[in-house]
Amino acid sequence: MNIKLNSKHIKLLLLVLICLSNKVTFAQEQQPNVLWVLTDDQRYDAIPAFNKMLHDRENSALGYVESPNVDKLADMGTTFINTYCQAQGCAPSRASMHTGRYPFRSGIYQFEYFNNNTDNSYPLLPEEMASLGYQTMHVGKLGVRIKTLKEGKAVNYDIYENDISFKQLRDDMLPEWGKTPVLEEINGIKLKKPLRNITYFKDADGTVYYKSEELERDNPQFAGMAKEAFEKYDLFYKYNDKKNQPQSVFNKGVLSGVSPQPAGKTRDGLYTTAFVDFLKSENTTFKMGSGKFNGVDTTKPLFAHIGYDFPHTPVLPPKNYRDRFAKIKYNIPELTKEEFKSMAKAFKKRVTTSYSDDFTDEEKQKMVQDYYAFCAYGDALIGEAVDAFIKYSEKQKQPWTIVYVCGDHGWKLNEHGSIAKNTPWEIDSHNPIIVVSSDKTKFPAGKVVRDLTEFVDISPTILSIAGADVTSNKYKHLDGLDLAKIEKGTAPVRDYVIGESHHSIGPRAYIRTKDYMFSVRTRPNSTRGENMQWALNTTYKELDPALFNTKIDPNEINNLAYNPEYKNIAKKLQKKLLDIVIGDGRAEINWGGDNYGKNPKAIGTKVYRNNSTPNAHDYNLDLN
Ligand SMILES: [Ca+2]
Repeated sequence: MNIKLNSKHIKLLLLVLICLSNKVTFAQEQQPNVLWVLTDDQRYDAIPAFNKMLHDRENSALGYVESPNVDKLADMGTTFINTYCQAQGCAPSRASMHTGRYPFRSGIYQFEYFNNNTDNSYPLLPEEMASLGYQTMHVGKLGVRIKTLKEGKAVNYDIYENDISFKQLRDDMLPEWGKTPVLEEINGIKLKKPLRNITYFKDADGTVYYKSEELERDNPQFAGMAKEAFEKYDLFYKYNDKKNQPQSVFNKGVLSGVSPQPAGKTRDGLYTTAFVDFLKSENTTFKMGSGKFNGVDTTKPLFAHIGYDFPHTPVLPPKNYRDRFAKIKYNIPELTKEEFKSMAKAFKKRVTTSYSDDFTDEEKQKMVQDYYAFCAYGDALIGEAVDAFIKYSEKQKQPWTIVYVCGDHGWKLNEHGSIAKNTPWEIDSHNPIIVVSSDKTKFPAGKVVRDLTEFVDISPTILSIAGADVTSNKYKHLDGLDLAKIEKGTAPVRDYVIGESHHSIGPRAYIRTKDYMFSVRTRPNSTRGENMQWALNTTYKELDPALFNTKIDPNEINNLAYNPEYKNIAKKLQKKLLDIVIGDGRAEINWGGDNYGKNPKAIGTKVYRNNSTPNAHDYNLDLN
């Protein structure tokens, strides 16, 4: 047959081809289900795959670590190995992830409650995902202290449509530990007066132990209860001889112990169960404790966020994990007099308030063994959640993406002599991200990206995965970059990452390049909105500087801030950092409560701004 095509035919053929290609494009761009997993206070060195990428060995510098499930995610996806957090405290770090903004742009620096009624407020990540057509769900710890104003008062504000929060589970006393909002009686015996916020441990057989000096003093029939739990669970509480706080059965901060519950039945185990039950309960409801929750809606793409509590204190790995790690001997970092002497004042203060270098060798071993045992246990839970998520997506024939963020910040295990977080030191700040996609052209399997990346990248990355054009005006407020573009080499290359955190060390900002970490104080006091240019005008000494050459001193021991050989480097880093965090769109807000989140009166809306060096944040820094 002889076919002659005229121009009309050709036009028709072209139209058919365009329609076909559109259809193909549409099929590729079907919105994937997104699972975002975040752990709490997890050091990057708990993950063998990360140690391999950074140090060419599987173990931590301290010794054996185990995480087969996250290692598998690294094999399946792309690891952004040089990712740093914006603030080394739970609340400000999580705010930077959810807002996609640097602390100095959002005005959220510490543990304060904030509201979304200021003129620098924008919808948060899950709200944007909902407007892109997603159902949004969260289970576990959230740590985003958002409120909204109603008739002049700050009221609770839900950012996820479906939220199985730890508070609900705790109020039902389902997990192995928690705090009772109000305790009025124990085993039918009325207390002398109701007590608030009492820590409890709950055994597998249902026995509950309360830990309160006041409880035992006022109600002598319960004397010895805290001691009984202390012995039964082999607890080791934080103590501090420098601050005259001896070890006691009433201390805070469980650094080591055995979980009162078996694996799977702990707080994190319950989060995993809740997530699995959510996925199983298609278009119906399911129960957990006294709560009734909506299951997954199969007509929409899913955005799910699991906030695990592990390995945050109380460090309570289940017995089978603990027993295994108890046999391992770890190398414990030590603090030298020279290091302590050269520390910036802010670092010294933090080390002193959580000093651990005088713990006994046995105590140090225990806190390290249990920390990594807890991480290994949590890894198994992540594996379970990930498997259920992939299985659900495959059953629904939906594409999927997993974003794993290793800790909201890190944690010291006697590095610099301290058991704590909150500083810009590497071990508190380095938190790699893995992105795994069912579409291997997007985040290639087994790829390691070594460019500098930050937590503000999480929001634009997830929004892009969901199909948003994050380069549009609507998203102009986002401070980060799309990790997909960084992987493809089409995003600006960063010479530095920056952050600012005020908790425990006072107002302090940091800048990190491939070779240096530099940090300085940013404010004269904690009152927001006053004297905002203080750091630009004060003396170098008042800035309390810290400078480390991470190339020759990766553990950041020798503070070079006053070393004449580094004078020019320090000067350049100081200028760049302060031009950005003080001068490039800084926002400060007196939220109205306090900076510690003890008072949730988040009614302040006036944004104090400083813009003395606009566009200083341009990704470029030449130190030569
Ligand atoms: Ca944390």
